[in-house]
Amino acid sequence: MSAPASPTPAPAPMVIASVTNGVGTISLNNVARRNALSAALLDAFIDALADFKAKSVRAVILRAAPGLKVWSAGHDIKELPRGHEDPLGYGDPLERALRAIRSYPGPVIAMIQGSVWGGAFDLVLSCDIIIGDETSEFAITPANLGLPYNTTGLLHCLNRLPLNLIKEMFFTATPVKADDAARWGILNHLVPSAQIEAYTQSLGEHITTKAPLAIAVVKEQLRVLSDLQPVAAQVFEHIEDMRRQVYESADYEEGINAFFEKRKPQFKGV
Ligand code: LCV
Repeated sequence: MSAPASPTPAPAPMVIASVTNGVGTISLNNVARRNALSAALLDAFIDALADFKAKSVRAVILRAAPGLKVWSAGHDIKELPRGHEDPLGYGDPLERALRAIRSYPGPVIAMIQGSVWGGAFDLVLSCDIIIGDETSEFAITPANLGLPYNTTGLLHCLNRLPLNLIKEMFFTATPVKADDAARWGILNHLVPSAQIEAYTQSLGEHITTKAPLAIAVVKEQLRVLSDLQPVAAQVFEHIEDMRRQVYESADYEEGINAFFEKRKPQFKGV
């Protein structure tokens, strides 16, 4: 009689959540896919954040496993619509994750080691405090894919960075290295990799000793005030019409296909 087949191992969790001394930590855990922000990973992240909220965890650290070259490769390109649909609509899992961070009633501290790409840059900018080590770097990449970034994402950048630096990041899609990220104000603190874990945990623990209601309300006031950029309906419709022309373009299809075919895209401006 043949030995019973060994049970197939349960898939590794997309995120690993833990609490130490009152500080929650959520670690992205899909290394094989460079922590690409798939719906499955983002739903697990949103659930972990909701669980921390239910437990009144006063400060949260968002990180990836130590020593990775890539913190997150950004939106899962395999899940981007292939044209004729807004690739970053309100209901997109990435947009839901951004809103979950921005509405969490306590600081979400991004601890960055390795490179951050595309929508993961928006995720990091939506965090309240950003700590990076010397390996941290940040790129926003719609120009690599021919994709029209969305208005809320641009407002997130406008609320944090000078216009000329935002334009350089969007027009070049070149990663901003740690030193420049610190000088530009993307990073609150640039900390050597040997110290970044202890530094970030200590910052979180310090915050948990402060008045949580006062902190939660200041965070929400700042969110409401920074999001308060009224846009006239006609302006919004004009923006959406421009974006539609981009995500319905042949260039957008070429950008996505080139990624799958592991080749450089040939953009024609149509
Ligand atoms: C799906 C992936 C990804 C990925 N999706 O490893 O900002 S916007 O508007 O562009 C927004 C829409 C957005 O965020 O789009 C995504 C932007 N991200 C990128 O452009 C980064 C794409 N990835 C890369 O350039 C490389 O993967 C990096 C440099 C991050 C890591 O390179 P490395 O050589 O270490 P691989 O490229 O070999 O990737 C390992 C596996 O992860 C998949 C990739 O397809 C490969 O899968 P296979 O082994 O099946 O080939 N992967 C990487 N990034 N964003 N899947």
